[in-house]
Amino acid sequence: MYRLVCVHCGATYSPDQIIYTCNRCGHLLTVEYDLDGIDVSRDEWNRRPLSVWRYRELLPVRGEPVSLQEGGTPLYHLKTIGKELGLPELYAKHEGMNPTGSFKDRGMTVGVSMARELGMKSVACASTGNTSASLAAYAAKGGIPCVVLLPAGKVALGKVAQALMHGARVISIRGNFDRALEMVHELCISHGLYLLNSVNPYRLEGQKTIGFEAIDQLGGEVPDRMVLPVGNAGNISAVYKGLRELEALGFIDRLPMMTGIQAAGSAPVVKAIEQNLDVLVPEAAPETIATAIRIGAPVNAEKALVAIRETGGTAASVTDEEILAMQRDLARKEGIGVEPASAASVAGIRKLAELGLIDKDERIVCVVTGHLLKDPETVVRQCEPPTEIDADLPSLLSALR
Ligand code: AN7
Repeated sequence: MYRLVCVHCGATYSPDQIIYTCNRCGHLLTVEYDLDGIDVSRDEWNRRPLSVWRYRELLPVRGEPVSLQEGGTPLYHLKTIGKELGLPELYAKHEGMNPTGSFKDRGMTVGVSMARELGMKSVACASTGNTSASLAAYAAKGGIPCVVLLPAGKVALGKVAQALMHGARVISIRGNFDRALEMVHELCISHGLYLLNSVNPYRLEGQKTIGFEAIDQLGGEVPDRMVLPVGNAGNISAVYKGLRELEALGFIDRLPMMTGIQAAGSAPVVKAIEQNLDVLVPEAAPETIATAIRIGAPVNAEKALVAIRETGGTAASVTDEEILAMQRDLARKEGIGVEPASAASVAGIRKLAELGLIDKDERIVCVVTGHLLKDPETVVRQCEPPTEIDADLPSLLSALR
């Protein structure tokens, strides 16, 4: 049993209403469960495979989900980078290992399943790339037509390739993500498509399972800190919400310090935390090489500020150079291939550690959100090209010398 509740004024709505913002005050909605009615134990969960669907009692889907086997991603101990930073308990949860290569799949399995349960005939989103790739795949699996709006020229190649190949109707707008989101929202309201951006309360339910899995992978221990790259701020809000539910169920007794990392050219949440603002000032012209988080007006900011403040967490920004340096370090020192936005979380920890703001005993889980192959163009621009030689052994030996 659950209902939709406004995060701002508390107005409630029926779960089968197609609604994304509160009719009374215009703020976002969230899914509120009747937790007393939830009958499951951690032992029962632990008997199931590690996956989004291990936690189905805390998800809104009732029937058979539209699934591509999402979740169950690896949690890596960052031994080398952790040693360099003096942080022996530093971990990365590699969400790039999901079916379409990003954490969005956790949201889309739930969101597209709900689209079907609600009887919706088509789905849509705006995207900096990963959301579109994921929605395109899940819409294909669910047999529902899909429209995606992208900011022209600002989406990494692998993500566009996925959206196209999975058969979405792909539209590039001459404008940024924030404008694309406004447009698709209007389209969905006026033409009855189901909106699957992070304003959709059901989609975020799937994403909260990142936190559940991280705890299960640490043997039931709550990490001291969870670090996420922040764009629209949906993911950090979702993880926080889920952990609050575990706490209310008595499964955990404390929360990690929720820590959000943004790119320096696109950091309105960081500014709001630093300046102690209640209402965020949008960044009119966001810019960063981490195009996934090139977002100036994060729609979930209100929720994210609560998540950070209520847990004693923090927010920090990292430059494009710091992001790319960490992308290389993860790849070369840990064997973990991520796209630039994903490296932001670990780059943020490096920065905070160097500023002396992290206790060295902390157990820290950084969420790395998308796979290296999402953005081959940024890789090629950073790395030396392959050495081309004649096809004989002397040439090979001289090239290797
Ligand atoms: C790799 O795909 O917004 O703070 O449209 O792709 O929940 O927005 C992507 C976001 C972090 C930020 N890392 O998450 C989109 C989109 C990666 C991402 C984020 C995104 P939110």
